[in-house]
Amino acid sequence: MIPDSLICALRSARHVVVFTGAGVSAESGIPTFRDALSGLWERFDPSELATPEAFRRDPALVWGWYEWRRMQVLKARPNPAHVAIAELAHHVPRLTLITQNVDDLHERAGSQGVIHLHGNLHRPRCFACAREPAEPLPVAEEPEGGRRLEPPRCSHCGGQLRPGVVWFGESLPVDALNAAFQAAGECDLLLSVGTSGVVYPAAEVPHRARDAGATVVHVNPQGEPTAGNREYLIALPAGEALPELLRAASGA
Ligand code: BJW
Ligand code: ZN
Repeated sequence: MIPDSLICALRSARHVVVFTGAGVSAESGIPTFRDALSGLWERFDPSELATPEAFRRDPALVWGWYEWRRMQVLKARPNPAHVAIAELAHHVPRLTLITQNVDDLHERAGSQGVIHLHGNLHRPRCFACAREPAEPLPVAEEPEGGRRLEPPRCSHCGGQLRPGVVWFGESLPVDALNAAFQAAGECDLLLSVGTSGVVYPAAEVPHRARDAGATVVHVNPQGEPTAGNREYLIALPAGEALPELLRAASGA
């Protein structure tokens, strides 16, 4: 299933970058960003909810959606793809993990130093003064499909709390983006796992690796066939492909 030339590239790589999107968490039961929504939110397009304008217009709608998603993540467990990525770090000289995901499933699988380009669902901050609450937020048990929820208030200024994620039109965290671009420019091999590659500037990460001469491997059951001689598509779910790649890297 994995071409010999790719096994060779993986075994000789000194620096591997793994770049993940929503597809890596799909087999943990977390819907991808571009899946149709269900319940109260089925009338909405996620790209219309993930904006500062949507939050200003209807904070309870947006906060309710994110709390529903936070609950899904809290109930979810890392899947074999997250576990294989964490394990892969022990079989290559250097591994940098960059994710667009706002869940913590990579960390819970054992990965360390994960670069989060689009923030973290579990770290809300004040929409007005940007301070984070001192105490973690309680988790409300929600009916299937979630509901509208008024955001809690900031204990410093009384402003509304917002999810600690990067919305459309907002800048990515500078340190995370710089670290991601640097790793992409330096690596020998990049695995791009479960992303549609349409959201910038994150989508530049695999392009930068390819332009710097690295081997690029896309893991996506719906991926486009690749043309370059150092570019591969593994058209399988991440939970099957990553354990297979780990076996190839470890020589098992
Ligand atoms: C499986 C699988 C399985 C299924 N195994 N695979 C340059 C060109 C054009 C536009 C822009 C540009 N630069 C900036 C922009 C604007 C905008 C943008 O990119 N728009 C495009 C959509 C056109 N970018 C921004 O606004 C960014 N900010 C910015 O550029 O700031 C500078 C600036 C400021 C002011 C003015 C102008 C510029 C910010 C982008 C922030 C994105 N945030 C989100 C939401 C985060 C919070 C949340 O989760 O709600 O991040 S959007 C959403 O998309 C989320 C994701 O991280 C991101 C990427 O999605 P991803 O992960 O690829 O998921 P999907 O669902 O798209 O794909 C899943 C894939 O998995 C599919 O392919 C499946 O086939 C596959 N799959 N099951 C493996 N089992
Ligand atoms: Zn505040």
